[in-house]
Amino acid sequence: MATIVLGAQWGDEGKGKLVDILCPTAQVCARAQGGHNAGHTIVAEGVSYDFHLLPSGLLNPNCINLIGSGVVVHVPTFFSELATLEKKGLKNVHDRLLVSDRCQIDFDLHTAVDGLEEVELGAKSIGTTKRGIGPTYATKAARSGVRLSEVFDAETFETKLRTLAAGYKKRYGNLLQYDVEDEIARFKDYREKLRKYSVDATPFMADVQKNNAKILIEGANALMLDIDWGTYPYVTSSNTGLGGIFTGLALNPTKIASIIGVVKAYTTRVGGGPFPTEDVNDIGNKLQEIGREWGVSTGRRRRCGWLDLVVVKYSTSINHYTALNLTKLDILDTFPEIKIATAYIHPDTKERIESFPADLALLGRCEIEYKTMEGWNTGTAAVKRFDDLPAQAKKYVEFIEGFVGVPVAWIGTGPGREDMIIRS
Ligand code: 2SA
Ligand code: GDP
Ligand code: MG
Repeated sequence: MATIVLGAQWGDEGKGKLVDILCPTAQVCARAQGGHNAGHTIVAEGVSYDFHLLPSGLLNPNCINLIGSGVVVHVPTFFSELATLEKKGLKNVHDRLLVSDRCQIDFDLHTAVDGLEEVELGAKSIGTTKRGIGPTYATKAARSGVRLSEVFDAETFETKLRTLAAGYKKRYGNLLQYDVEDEIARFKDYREKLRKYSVDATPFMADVQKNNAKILIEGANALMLDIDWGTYPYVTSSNTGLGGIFTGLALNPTKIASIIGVVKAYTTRVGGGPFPTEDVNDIGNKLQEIGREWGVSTGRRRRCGWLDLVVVKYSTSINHYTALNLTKLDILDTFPEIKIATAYIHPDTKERIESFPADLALLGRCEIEYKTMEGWNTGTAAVKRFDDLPAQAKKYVEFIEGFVGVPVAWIGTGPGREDMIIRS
């Protein structure tokens, strides 16, 4: 049976920590989409681990980790991240990690192009992580990308990469600072080193599901960054919602135990694009400082604002969460008053808009309706039971579950593994 963990907002909700908590009972931990643009920080037994491309299930010594077919793999990052985790003391990492041979390779070529595309967009830039994610999914869709299985056939590999590079050279000329022969040379070494991890993920997934293994699926990024459902074009280039889990892994839909939406108790966003509840003044700055809202992959300052339940409800209608994990409740401990966005009001008709609008121009003109709640002004960090939370904090949680219509089964009250209230 599979448990799926998905980001419900614009990312960095704290998915990694929940995955780490659920991992001890999982036999397989899998990623389905995205690449090394993802960033999770997990604090386990006082040690802080950063994950970007690799599944966080590597922290559990009994867990096999799969990078599924929908993930784009930057090979130098794959090896450097493994080496860093090993240095931090994780054991047998090389024997517990598999990569689907259908994964697309994210080349340094794609990274260079990502940077050029952002420059060309100027003031309208997406604010990507410049990890080559968009260009890799673009070449995948254009059917000119390179899959892991092709890396092992040196001749095909070299021809395809040279063709890809020549195409981009035509497009960008001397602006493209990239030497294809250098990258081909680097792959001579990677080719042999990669063999050990490469797997046909189809029989692998069939086997583990036949044996009813417990599978934990780690979503990367979040619904509002989904290429189809997010705030397009200010999105990443994969399906970060439930759909991407099925296209990225050969998952049996009848064997899903739960779909957990991870919701931060306020909202953050990295990069450009609309953010209706963003606060660029005192509230946003306070959330940013107390919440230590800096990007894990790029170190960028995250934009902050109040919780937006229009977003969480919209996200629920696409991902069909069976439970929510509300995270970082402790960050609100010192706010005398807390606001929650409950509706967007159409600027012309003054009516409430049914759902999250596709039209970004309209979105930008909407008024936001807020519910204001009293803060609790008490530390929640040491609280282990829901009943022991301050009354106003309980009300906050209960309002969220009532509004969204999904139970809040986990409540994060600190960064550590132990800082989680689990409701039965
Ligand atoms: P990309 O690089 O093409 O995927 O960027 C497109 C948009 O997606 C956003 N994006 C993210 N947003 C939040 N967190 C992400 N991961 C890192 C983290 C980000 C970091 O965990 O902190 O370190 O900066 C992530 N990855 C992609 C991105 O900001 C663009 O808006
Ligand atoms: P992810 O990308 O969704 O896994 O989230 P990130 O790891 O990028 O960002 C979440 C950050 O919040 C990390 O630094 C976590 O250690 C931290 N975190 C997670 N849950 C909590 C919580 O409940 N309280 C506090 N204070 N920090 C948390
Ligand atoms: Mg993150």
